[in-house]
Amino acid sequence: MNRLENCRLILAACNAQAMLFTSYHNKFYFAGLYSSSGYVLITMNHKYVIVDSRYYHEVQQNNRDAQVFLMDRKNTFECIINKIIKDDKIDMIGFESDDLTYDRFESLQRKLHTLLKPLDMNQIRAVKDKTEIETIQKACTIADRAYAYILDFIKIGMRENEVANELVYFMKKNGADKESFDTIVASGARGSMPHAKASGKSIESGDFVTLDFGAKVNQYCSDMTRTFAVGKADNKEIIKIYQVVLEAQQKGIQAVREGARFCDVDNAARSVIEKAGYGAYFSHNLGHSLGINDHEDPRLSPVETRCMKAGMVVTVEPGIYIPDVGGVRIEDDVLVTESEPLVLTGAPKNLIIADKE
Ligand SMILES: [Mn+2]
Repeated sequence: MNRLENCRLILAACNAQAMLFTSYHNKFYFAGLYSSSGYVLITMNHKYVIVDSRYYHEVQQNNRDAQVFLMDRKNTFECIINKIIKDDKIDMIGFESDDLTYDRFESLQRKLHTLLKPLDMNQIRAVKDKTEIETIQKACTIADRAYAYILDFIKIGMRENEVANELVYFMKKNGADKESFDTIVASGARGSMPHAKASGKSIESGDFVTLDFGAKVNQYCSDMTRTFAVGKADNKEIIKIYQVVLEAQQKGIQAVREGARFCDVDNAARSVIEKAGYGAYFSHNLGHSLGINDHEDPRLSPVETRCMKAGMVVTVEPGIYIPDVGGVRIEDDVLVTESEPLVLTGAPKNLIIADKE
C-alpha cells in the first residue's frame, strides 16, 4: 500500500477529509520537501503542495502527482486552503499537534473555514519500503567506515571535540549529507552521562570512550554507538560491564522480529543487565525506531506493548552508567524481518584498545 492510501485510511477512520502536514519529516515523506516553510495537504482525492517562490519549481518537478500552489503576500496560504476547503467540501482537517505551535494553531483555527483536529500520522513512517531501507543501509555503512577511521585517528591527549569534528568531516567526505545529530564523545568519567556532547576534555590513557553518532543520507539517519579504550584497558569494573552490555545487546538483537512486542525485546536485554546486578545503572529505553528522524516511535521501552512489523528499523542500545566511574553503551541499527533480524551496522564489537601504549 502506498503512502497516500495509508494516510487516507487514517483520515477515514477519524472522520477527517484532509491532513495538513507542517513538519519537516512528514513534508519530506509525502512531497520531498525538507523545509520549515510550505505545506502539504492530502485530501481523499488529491495531494496539494503549497510553497513560496523559493521552492515552487523544485516541488513541481518532484510532485507530478500533486497540484502545486504558489503562495505569496496576495495569495496567502489561508486563501488557497480555504478555496480547497470549499471546493472539496472539507469540514474537518487533521493537523500535526506535535509540530504546529499553539500560536499557529489558534491563528489557523480562526482563519480557516473548517475544524482542525489533532491527528498522529507519524505511525505511517514506521514500516520502511525498499528504497528507504537501502538509504538507511547506506547511512549505516558510512557510520561503520567512520568508526574504523576514528579508531586509527584517535590519539592519547586529543580533545573530545577534535574527535567529533574529524568523525563528522570523514562522514561528509564519504557520502553523508550531514550528521544525524550532535556527535556524542564521552571519555573517562564523562562516560557515565549517556548523552554527553563532545567537550574540550582531553582523552587520557586508560579512558574508555563512548562514541554515539550517525550519518544522514537523503534525510535518512543511521545511529550507532561503540565504547572502546584508549592507550590501555585496565579499569576492571568497566571491562566487566562491557561484557554485560555486549551480552545484553546480543540478546536484544536476537529478540527483534516480526510479531515481537517492543517491551519484550527491551526485557530480553534489560534482564541480562538486571541479573548482573546493574539494573539501576541502565536508566533509559533499550532503543527507538529510526528513519527520517533519529528518534521515531515506537520505542523499545518496558511499557510499549505494540508489536514489531517487518520493515521497521530500530536501534538496540543497552548501556550501563556508573557515576564518577564511567559507562559503556553499544548500539546497532536493526531491520525487523519475518525471521532473523538483519543488523545494518557492522562495526566490530569486541573490546578494542585504540592508540595502544
Ligand atoms: Mn540511538
